Amino acid sequence: MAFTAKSRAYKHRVLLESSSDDVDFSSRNSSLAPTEYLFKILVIGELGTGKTSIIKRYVHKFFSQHYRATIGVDFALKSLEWDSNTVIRLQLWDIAGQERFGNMTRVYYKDALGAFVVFDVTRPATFEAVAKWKQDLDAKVSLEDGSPIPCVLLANKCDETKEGMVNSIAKMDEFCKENMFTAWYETSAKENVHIDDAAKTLVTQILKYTAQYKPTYLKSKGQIILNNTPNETQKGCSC
Ligand SMILES: Nc1nc2c(ncn2[C@@H]2O[C@H](COP(=O)(O)OP(=O)(O)OP(=O)(O)O)[C@@H](O)[C@H]2O)c(=O)[nH]1
Ligand SMILES: [Mg+2]
Repeated sequence: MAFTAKSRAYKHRVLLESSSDDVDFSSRNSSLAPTEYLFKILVIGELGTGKTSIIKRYVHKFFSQHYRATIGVDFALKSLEWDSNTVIRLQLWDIAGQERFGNMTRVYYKDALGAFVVFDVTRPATFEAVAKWKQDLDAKVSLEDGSPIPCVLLANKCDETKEGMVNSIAKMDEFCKENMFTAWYETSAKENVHIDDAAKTLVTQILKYTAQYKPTYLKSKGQIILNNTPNETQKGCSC
């Protein structure tokens, strides 16, 4: 069946099976206060691809046409009530596109557990730079076992006319496999398309990895807050 222009414009692909059913966090400490996780997430990609706009849409539910280039790095915090026993705080590192040529990325990438690489579907040159961003990322940060941190590719500005390889799902899938992306999504910060979905996929993938690691590893990286003390109401006897 042929895609309609609209459904094709807003398609998305998830490469790895990443259902949250795979990891049951709800049983971890059911009688205790929620476990809180703090995950450092990088948002990288060429200048003007929409990194800041995606974060603003995701965190502040806001979009502006106005372009003001990020200098160095900006931060935002997003809290997610993942389930009744799990709160996840995402510390989003909005890294300026011009940093690809800077030497601060090693410092910015340190201890990240996940990343988004963003390109602009209207400018194929920004897609051509994606592999370089990803290779730079993988060279500078990895998980305990040496594997790449979970990373989702965002084909942003899908509300506009797309140019180049992003028009071929098969080629994009192949590109993502070759470059070890967890998934790719067409997104629009302007029209709020697939940003929540992409974040859910990334967090699910990170949770799968964190479930494998000893809490000491994560604690040493400042990535996890184990909030295992009972609630006030659960402490002691009220009689
Ligand atoms: N049509 C459309 N425009 C967008 C979208 N996302 C961002 N823009 C516009 O693209 C321009 C650049 O967006 P930014 O979010 O500042 O880009 P950036 O990647 O943070 O840029 P640097 O900070 O320089 O690296 C702005 O004018 C935005 O309004 C989108 O989804 N659709
Ligand atoms: Mg920016």
